[in-house]
Amino acid sequence: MLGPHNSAFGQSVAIDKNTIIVGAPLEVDKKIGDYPIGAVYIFVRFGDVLQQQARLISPDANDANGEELESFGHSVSIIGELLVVGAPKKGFNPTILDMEVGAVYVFVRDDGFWQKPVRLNAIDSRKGTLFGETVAVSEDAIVIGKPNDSDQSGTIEGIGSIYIVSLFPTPSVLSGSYPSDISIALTCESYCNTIYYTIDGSEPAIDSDGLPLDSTIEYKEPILITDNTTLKYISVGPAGTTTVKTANYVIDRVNPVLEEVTSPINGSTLGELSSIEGIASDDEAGVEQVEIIIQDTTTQQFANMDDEGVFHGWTDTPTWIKANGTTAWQVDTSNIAFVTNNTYTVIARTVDLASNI
Ligand SMILES: [Ca+2]
Repeated sequence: MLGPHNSAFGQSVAIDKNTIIVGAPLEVDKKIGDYPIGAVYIFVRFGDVLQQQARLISPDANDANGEELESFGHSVSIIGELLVVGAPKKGFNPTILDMEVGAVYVFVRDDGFWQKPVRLNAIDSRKGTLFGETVAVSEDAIVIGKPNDSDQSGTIEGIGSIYIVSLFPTPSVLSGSYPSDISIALTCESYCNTIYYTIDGSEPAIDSDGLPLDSTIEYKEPILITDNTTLKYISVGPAGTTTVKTANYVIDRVNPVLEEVTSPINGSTLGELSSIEGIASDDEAGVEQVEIIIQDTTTQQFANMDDEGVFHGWTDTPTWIKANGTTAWQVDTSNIAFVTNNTYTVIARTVDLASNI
């Protein structure tokens, strides 16, 4: 199979199932002008025969500035009904004279017809950075290479970068522990038609007609989570079905328990006090932090200690001192200036991972 004269037909190729993509980035289109704008050819195999399904060009190839070399089709990648085409020498837009920043076009095939593409730009691009020099696509993401990119200040050139467009859905609430019911919205930004999920721990699955199987549910409205739940979710779009992602939610309505201060024992008379120790427990989420206040009951003042364990004297305002450990906790008090014959009171509290106190 041969391409048009001087078109660089075959500069890039890609295949998925019966569809073959060929880039011809130097092709001249006489209808638009005398300069190379590039083209992409799509062939579909029927039995042993390859038939041309479409010839695609950049929808903004006739920019007012007459960009002479766009290299549309320099890179191509296809999966399912989603085609990504790089044009690494494309100008930013007709009104900004910063040429050769590169652009990427995403085409979706609907019922055999290729729709008008969406153009992706690297908004921080500078001339000659070659956004779209390379492209790759899977069910999960579009990846775009910009091999001549410089660092953010623009002083170190040619370090390169990549851009990733995720095709995954995103839950509105992150995995974690929460003290009450939560409502989770699932959204996806681009190239996703339908989201499916399960809340029983099984893998979401759909049949060949896109109908949910077994305990799989088509997402239509936010999901109310009232108990510990494993949420698994996928999205389906022109690229196919994404890999299953999982989020875990713990609903913890139970306050943590500060079992006791184990050392020193309440009422002790001590020669020195180098540490205060105790135990705590929590249902569901688990203990996150134990804190104590140490009060001198003789002077009514409070020990002031920072998170690094440095003692800053006695003050009139209580300071919560963070303990080390969780279910078995300990505060190093060897730096605190206790006064002989004074008495001291310890107040302790604990918070769990769902923020219950
Ligand atoms: Ca709890």
